[in-house]
Amino acid sequence: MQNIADSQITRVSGRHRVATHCPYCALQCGMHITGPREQATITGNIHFPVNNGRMCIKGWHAAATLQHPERLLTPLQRMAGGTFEPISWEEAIATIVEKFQQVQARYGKDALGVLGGGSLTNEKAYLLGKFARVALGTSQIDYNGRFCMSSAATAGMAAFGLDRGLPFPIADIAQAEVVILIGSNAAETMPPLMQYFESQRQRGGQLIVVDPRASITTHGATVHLRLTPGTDAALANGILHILIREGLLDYQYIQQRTSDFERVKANVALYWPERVERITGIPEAQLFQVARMLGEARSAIILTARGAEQQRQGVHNVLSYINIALALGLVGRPASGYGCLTGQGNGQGGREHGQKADQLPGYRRITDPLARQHIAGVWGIAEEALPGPGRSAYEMLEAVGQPGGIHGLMIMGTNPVVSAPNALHIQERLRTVEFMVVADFFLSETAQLANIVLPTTQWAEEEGTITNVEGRVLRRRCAFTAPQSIYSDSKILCMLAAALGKGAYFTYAEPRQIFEELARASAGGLADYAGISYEKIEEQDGVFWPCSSAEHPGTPRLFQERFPTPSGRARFHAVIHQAPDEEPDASYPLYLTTGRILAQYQSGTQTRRVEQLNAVAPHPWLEVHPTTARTYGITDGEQVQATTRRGSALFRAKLTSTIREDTIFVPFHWNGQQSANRLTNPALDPDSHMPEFKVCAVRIERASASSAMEV
Ligand SMILES: Nc1nc2c(c(=O)[nH]1)N[C@H]1C(S)=C(S)[C@@H](COP(=O)(O)OP(=O)(O)OC[C@H]3O[C@@H](n4cnc5c(=O)[nH]c(N)nc54)[C@H](O)[C@@H]3O)O[C@H]1N2
Ligand SMILES: Nc1nc2c(c(=O)[nH]1)N[C@H]1C(S)=C(S)[C@@H](COP(=O)(O)OP(=O)(O)OC[C@H]3O[C@@H](n4cnc5c(=O)[nH]c(N)nc54)[C@H](O)[C@@H]3O)O[C@H]1N2
Ligand code: SF4
Ligand SMILES: [Mo]
Repeated sequence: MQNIADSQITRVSGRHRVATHCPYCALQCGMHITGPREQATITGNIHFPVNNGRMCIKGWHAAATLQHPERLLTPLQRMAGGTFEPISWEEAIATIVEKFQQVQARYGKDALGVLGGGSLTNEKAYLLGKFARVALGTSQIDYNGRFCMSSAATAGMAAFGLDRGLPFPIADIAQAEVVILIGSNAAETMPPLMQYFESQRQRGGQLIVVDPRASITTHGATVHLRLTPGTDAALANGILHILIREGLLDYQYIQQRTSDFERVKANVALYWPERVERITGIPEAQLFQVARMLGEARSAIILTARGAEQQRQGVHNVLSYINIALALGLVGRPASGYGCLTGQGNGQGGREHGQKADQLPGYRRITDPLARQHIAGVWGIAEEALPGPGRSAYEMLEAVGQPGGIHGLMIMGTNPVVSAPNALHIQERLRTVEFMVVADFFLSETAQLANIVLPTTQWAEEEGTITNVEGRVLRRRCAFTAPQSIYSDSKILCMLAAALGKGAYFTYAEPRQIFEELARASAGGLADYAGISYEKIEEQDGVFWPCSSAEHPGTPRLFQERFPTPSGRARFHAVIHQAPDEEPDASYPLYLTTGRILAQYQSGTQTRRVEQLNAVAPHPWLEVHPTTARTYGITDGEQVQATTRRGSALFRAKLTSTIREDTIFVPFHWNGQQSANRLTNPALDPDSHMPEFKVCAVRIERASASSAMEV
């Protein structure tokens, strides 16, 4: 009989077929990859209950990166002239260890920084956190989730005592009478998710979308609230104001399951409809319409994504929407609740197992003495040896080359030269670092600044687990052996640890052993994986955490009876709307907002290398309203220069009445002169440390002939 763990590896028409998951977004569509690797083909897995066989264009072409000619196959060293020369693994490891030790001897342990990412498997994210703290002894580790869903995570923790993006299975969306989708362009960022909105509509459900732009997501909406960028907290407060006025709240739920409502009630009294219309640009009548739709529904789901979260007041925005969910008694009820649509493949798991500056595995706080003792015990070190909290991602990048800052850097799974806000400044900082190592499978823009680049295996060449948008832990399977000359991230970390004299703490023969240790480390934590095993994931189509023992079935739905707060109640938070850090003025008269398009992924390292995706989206478009374009004499398709207080970039204009007249939009997947992040504002949310990617002030003009030619 076939081993359970291998039941998903079959032969079809003589070809080797492996069930696995997409390397890109948090939906983690189930797919089959059929070999041999030179002719790998991908098909949707119709049996996987999240995507039910559907995928998007990125998933269909995900095999292209495995065979790509630009793939890194040997460690590289940057030479004095800026060129890269291949070196052996022995040389690479020895150089890294020597330089790391030099940096720490000269500037102290915390002069070494580590940056991880939400595309790393749980095993790798866990190991990276342990590597930073045990092998390097630095407190300075953070990851790109800071730029992603950290505002929603902070808000979820504050309100519910726990942060799991969706506290219910995704299929619940189809059952809800009303869904409100806030700052999400799901039809481009998670296309197969739309099947749940489609069936929700077929059942007579209604969809409200809150976005300054009309997108393909808003096409199917019953109501589209085209708000002024950066005004979500005012909008949410205004909706709650009307719900109170119209007596549409669930007072029994408020009384039995929540605390601090009275303060919120007093606060939203100040957000009367006329005032909210002035701030948000949403007509009063629409505010009433939406409040009634939500308040009168028997079931409703409130979902936020990056539009509302990537702001200086991102945490407050989310809290103000959560207030509505609590006031209507939605959280923990059937086909109802609040959720955050997490973005990256392992954006959920990546935020649970210790690659975050203030966190230990199992979603434990690094400042909690009991958590420290537990983790030190699992790792076999003294609690005093465990560093404390470090800087958040943007703050770490800012501190590079500064006195008392970061002088050595190791990057695994992020490309901040493209994805960090105020990118020109970050690039400048990275040029001053004494020594930088980047592990990647391509020479990303960040890798191009590294002293040593380490080639690593890709998604289909290694085993591991990921935790999807629903908090469901899944298995990525190894479909092909990796090129012989490269190693996995985990193996690289173990080799480095050994060379640093810490090999005894890193003795794993395979990822499964790392997972078993992670499960033990997470035991008793909020994100408890103790009862999850590779076999159980196999048997149950994934396991929802928390899952505390082998007998525990996992927890698809959270908060049904109580909240994991000391009182067992969820907490309301009074939120005062604040203007964005930068508002349009005479010099920079428009709002700039940034985001994504269907055919490119993130910093583009992977998808800009896929021919079929580049054919669809070869360069960024700057979306501008025709009336606004006319004011500046800009015609469709011509080069436009966009300038903010941080820098300029060049884009082709796309005239479209889907956007507000006072706002322009550009996607951030490109680099150089097409980099949206040369423009963005790094103002940080004080609680989540999330940058304000979604709002800043910008000026546009027709590009001069000379600057246009440089594109
Ligand atoms: N194709 C593709 N899919 C992806 C990704 C990708 O790079 N490409 N990345 C993945 C990742 S990591 C993430 S985080 C998700 C992100 O997924 P989404 O959050 O859906 O994507 P974004 O395009 O960043 O932003 C969503 C919307 O927010 C709107 N918005 C801008 N300003 C505001 C505002 O002030 N308020 C409100 N309410 N809305 C506003 C924008 O107009 C945009 O349509 O996508 C995932 N999926
Ligand atoms: N203006 C603007 N900027 C944004 C955003 C926005 O909406 N607007 N969104 C932000 C958000 S939500 C996010 S999530 C970030 C994402 O931005 P990044 O963190 O830069 O995202 P990726 O392009 O996924 O970068 C991952 C890098 O690691 C490599 N990689 C992928 N998987 C692995 C792996 O398993 N191991 C190793 N070693 N390397 C790997 C890839 O090749 C790539 O070079 O961008 C943020 N930046
Ligand atoms: S929706 Fe996300 S997980 Fe599914 S195929 Fe597209 S990128 Fe991959
Ligand atoms: Mo993200």
